[in-house]
Amino acid sequence: LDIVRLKDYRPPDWLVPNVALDFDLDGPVTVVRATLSVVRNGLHDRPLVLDGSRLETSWVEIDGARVNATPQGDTLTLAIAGDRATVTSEVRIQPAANSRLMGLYASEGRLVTQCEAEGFRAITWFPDRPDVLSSYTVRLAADKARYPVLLSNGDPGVLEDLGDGRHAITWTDPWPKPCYLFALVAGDLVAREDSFTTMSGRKVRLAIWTAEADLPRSAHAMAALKASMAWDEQAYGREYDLGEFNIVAVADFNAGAMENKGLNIFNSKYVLADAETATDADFDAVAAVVAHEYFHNWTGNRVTCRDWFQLSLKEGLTVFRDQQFSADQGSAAVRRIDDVRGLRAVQFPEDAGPLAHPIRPDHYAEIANFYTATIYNKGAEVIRMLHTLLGADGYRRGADLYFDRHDGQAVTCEDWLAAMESASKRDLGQFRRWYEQAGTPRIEVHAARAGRILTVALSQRLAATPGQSVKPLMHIPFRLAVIGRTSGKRIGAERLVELTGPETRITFEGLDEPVLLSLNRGFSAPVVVDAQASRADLAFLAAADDDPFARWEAMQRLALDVLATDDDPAELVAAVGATLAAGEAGSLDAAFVAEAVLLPTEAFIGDQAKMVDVEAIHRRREAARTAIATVFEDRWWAAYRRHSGSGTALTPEAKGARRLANVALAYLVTAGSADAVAAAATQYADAVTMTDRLGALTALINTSTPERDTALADFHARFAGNNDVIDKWFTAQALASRSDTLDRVEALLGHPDFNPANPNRLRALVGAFAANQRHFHAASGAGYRLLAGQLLAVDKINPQSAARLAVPLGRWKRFDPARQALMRAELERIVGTAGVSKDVLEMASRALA
Ligand code: DPP
Ligand code: ZN
Repeated sequence: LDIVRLKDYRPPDWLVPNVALDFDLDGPVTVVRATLSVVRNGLHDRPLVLDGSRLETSWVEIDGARVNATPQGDTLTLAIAGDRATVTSEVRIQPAANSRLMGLYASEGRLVTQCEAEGFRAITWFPDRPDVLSSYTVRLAADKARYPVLLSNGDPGVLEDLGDGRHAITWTDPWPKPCYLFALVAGDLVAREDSFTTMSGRKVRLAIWTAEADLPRSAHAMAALKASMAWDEQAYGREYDLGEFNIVAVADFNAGAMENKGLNIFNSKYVLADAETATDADFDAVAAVVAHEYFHNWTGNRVTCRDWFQLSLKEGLTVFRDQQFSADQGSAAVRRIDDVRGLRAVQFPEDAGPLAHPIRPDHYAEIANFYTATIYNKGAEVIRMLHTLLGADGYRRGADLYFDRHDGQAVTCEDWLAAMESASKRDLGQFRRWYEQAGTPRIEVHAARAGRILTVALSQRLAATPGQSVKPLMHIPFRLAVIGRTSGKRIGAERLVELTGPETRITFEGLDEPVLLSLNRGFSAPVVVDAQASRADLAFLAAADDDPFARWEAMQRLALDVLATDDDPAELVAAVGATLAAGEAGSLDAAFVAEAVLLPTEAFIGDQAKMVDVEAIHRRREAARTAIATVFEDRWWAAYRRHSGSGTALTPEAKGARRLANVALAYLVTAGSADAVAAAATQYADAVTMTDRLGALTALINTSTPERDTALADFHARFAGNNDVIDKWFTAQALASRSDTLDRVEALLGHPDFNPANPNRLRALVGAFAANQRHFHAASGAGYRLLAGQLLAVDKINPQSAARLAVPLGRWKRFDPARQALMRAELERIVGTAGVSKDVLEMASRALA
């Protein structure tokens, strides 16, 4: 494997201020003609080196003269005499045969592009690196009937009729951009159109392009786009900068979406939503991804990355921005709990295993492998900590300065931090270690009471991660407070402590009653907290803490404590009862109650132990679930009756009601009465939302009832042809805890609707199955074999998609010796397979280390 290293970064030898691209899109072969104006960058005599991947080169000219240029592997080296030249080339590519979904490819007969990170080189010869910024002029010519809509970045010219049943259009993008932001779309699409008037009074034409049948399902995305545009003006002072903004939904897409300048291309899953086909979580995800991609227009596009080691500069920051936006749309507390749940489910395990890397990595073989939860979600937590340390005003001044200084540039994480420092006058020297060091810090908390004073000692520890054995201390903002053990009220103000040394002591004074600590409030830092607390104290905090995150966390800690043992879960059951009572009394809202009464996942319970005991965790969790279900059966019925039937509204109240009703229904079915199964079947049949229909199906999926089989068959028939919904059908079965799940998943791999070339479908079945701890980690190793077999098969089609499937096997160190051996054997089989892609080889060999 060739390794790219941050320390080897050198500015580009040649710049490309202007590019003209000419696409002839008909036929199985697309002809691409590129004209690059190139300018020598600095005093040197090095040649121009261009990147290209799988290009069939027809000819190359320098200043109009043919040159005898022979590509060497993936590069083309051109000697240029002067300091500037015009380089023209013609290549042929085959989008219909491109199953990697990078570069130009076909999806349902339409032509689309994906260029981040290194897909542009599969379209034409070019210095494919983000620090080469160019102005683009793009001419698209195609058959009118097959490709009635022709889109690219920037502003369109007039549509020319070429006479022979073909047409052409030229798009001009006035904003210089790196080639990873180039996009084109050609095909049969219709638009939902709208407009937005910016803060300086410019009217922007908005369009969301979909297949005709999907058009009604794009309304929510359009509303989210307009809300995002308004929010970025108000929260960051950032205005949109082109005459139009286009979003296109496509069915085959490696990632969630792509922020190409003025032409965002989306995985259809994050555009299309209506009550019939999308859950409340899907609606929220659509809004968050639309916002995310829109916000990239400033954080990523106007100010871009110097090199791919800086990926978190745009991704961590943009995730933080979309999280701020979502919180402002309502239910901030539940959003925060959801963010933390996601971070702990994916990023914490990544940071604790062989795939750990800092948010700014210093080497890679294949950059596509670094679009990770660490870069995105831990990256967002790091930006959030800056926001906490600098305060909202200091942070905003820093962001303003960053945009002032760097608009139009390709910059580094260091440039971002320097702007934050200048604007706030704060020293972020130690804080920079968050960019350099992998691993989740642990904060150990000890408290000692003397009279009316409580002294709290907080110490930090950071375990070794691959390649980093010595870890200097971090700068960690940590919010805490004390809660009266008698009054149940917070005493005094919340404190923000900056942990910078090995141990920090603070005192709470004037205390008249026993107190409990409320720690890492709002999840102020992405750390693990080690603090002693009795189950009784955790139950008390789960009822009394005034910080919603900390209150939810107290219940999680109580559950983890109980589920780590074979103890009677009575204390946990009682705490759930108290939360239900608070909901009934109206002192907690339904959305929060629904989050708080859910037990941690089997995977998260396993993450707490030195060694994951797959069977014991499943047995204990099921026992606790059954106890919670049966002890409160009447109250679950009451909650169900009170909250079900809340229609299709998307208000926080209606969403919270649907969530709690479905949590209650799942507990009722777990309790096992025939009435509950009947209620689930009725809810399934009468549902007016996908939230309720899928909630009923999920409640039934682990039962052995005719109602389950009927619902499952109906779901498939009812939504035949709707990819996003059929994905849910696969996922529901892959996540089931029923003992036949492994066989069922094997069978589904042969289902006519299973298509491993579609990344969503692959994730929906195989990716979801790997998250099913009990069955993926079957003692026989059959789950591991299934995953590795799919990975190797998909690698021949789409290496990026395949490489992601290696991640679950990278958790091997956490399991018993027998499972370790089975998991390693699959990783070794992968590494030893002739011809595996660079993507897969890097992931599997890192996972083995
Ligand atoms: N840059 C994209 C995003 O995160 C991923 N390809 O929005
Ligand atoms: Zn992004």
